[in-house]
Amino acid sequence: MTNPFRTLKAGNRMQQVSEVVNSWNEWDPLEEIVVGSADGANFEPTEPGNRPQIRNAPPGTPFPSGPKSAEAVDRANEELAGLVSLLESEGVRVRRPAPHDFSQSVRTPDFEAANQYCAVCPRDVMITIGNEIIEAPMSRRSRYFEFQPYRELVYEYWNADPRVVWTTAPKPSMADKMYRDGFWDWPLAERHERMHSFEFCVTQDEVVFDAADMSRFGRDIVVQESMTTNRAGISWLKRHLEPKGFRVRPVHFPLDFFPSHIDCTFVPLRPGLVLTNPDRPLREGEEKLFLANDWELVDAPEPTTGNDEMPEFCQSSKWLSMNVLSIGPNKVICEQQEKPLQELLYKLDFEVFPVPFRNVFEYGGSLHCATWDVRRVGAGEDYFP
Ligand code: ABU
Repeated sequence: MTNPFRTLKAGNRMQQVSEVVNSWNEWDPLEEIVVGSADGANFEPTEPGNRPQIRNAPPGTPFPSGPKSAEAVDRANEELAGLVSLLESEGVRVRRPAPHDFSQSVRTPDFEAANQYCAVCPRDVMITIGNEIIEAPMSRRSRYFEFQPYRELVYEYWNADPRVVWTTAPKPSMADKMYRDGFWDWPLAERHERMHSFEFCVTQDEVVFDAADMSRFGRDIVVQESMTTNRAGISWLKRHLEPKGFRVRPVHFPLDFFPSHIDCTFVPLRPGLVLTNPDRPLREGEEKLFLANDWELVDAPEPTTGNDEMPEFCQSSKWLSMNVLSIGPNKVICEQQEKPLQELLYKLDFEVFPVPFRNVFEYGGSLHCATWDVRRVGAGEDYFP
């Protein structure tokens, strides 16, 4: 097996090998990106990997099922279109997912799901690592086929340049035995106890990860162990990426009881600077790698919306506030109402682009979640030599 880092590296840098697919971190100048779409979105079904709840509703209130209303879809699409316009005005090429019928049920030999979800959050399923596109296996049944709206694009990139590598991670069975019975009903004391061994709704028997549990720092891929990424998933990433010269660094946030996706918790903004979540500190000791390499960990300010005021169907936390999208090492797109975060970013010498995005929240994400960057200018650097 060839090691591209051995053959390509110049000093500590992994060189760009494709002009079509090239993205090594979260902050290099952005050239091409996929922005999600709310077309055809459905409510997320209750399943072993997810128990959606209406915010502030009495216990037992059923969560809606089937397609989202036309109004909810239009409101989200309007804000997604605003993001598209902003990105295009900054010279970024924007691509969109193909239409997909999310109301279709899913049936495999191992499970059935009443419907699928949506294509609002490409970040959850797709990731670019250098010249490679990886489709994540995913952790929920209703998201099993969520790679499909991106397949035409992947084929286009793959056909355009033989140096583009395309990998689909092994699909887990998502059979009942893959999930931990009772997880959603654990009493608080048990949840505390299990949190410290990082046992969530998925077991450790099969490879499970969502792409959004990873954050790219050049040669280092930081990945959180969560409800949507298990240790087998992290092992698969290590065995897949480390022979190519990457280092996969597992991280943990023990105060997050329902961790899923790292981009509301630990958000690198430029070399040497990570926006951190004050409610979710790193497990003791895991900060050393960053501090020893002169990275600054800066806490995000309190979000402007409390957890209780988030949209009623939104399953994410108030920390969607810090789910920003970097379009360059000094340019950040931030949700319009998050003025305290914008002030912090100005103080840190960023150019800030505020956009309204609240109507996208009920689909589980904000600006980072709703995008998948395909190409940024730059090569893979070693930030932790
Ligand atoms: N999909 C990102 C949600 C993460 C959070 O609620 O904190």
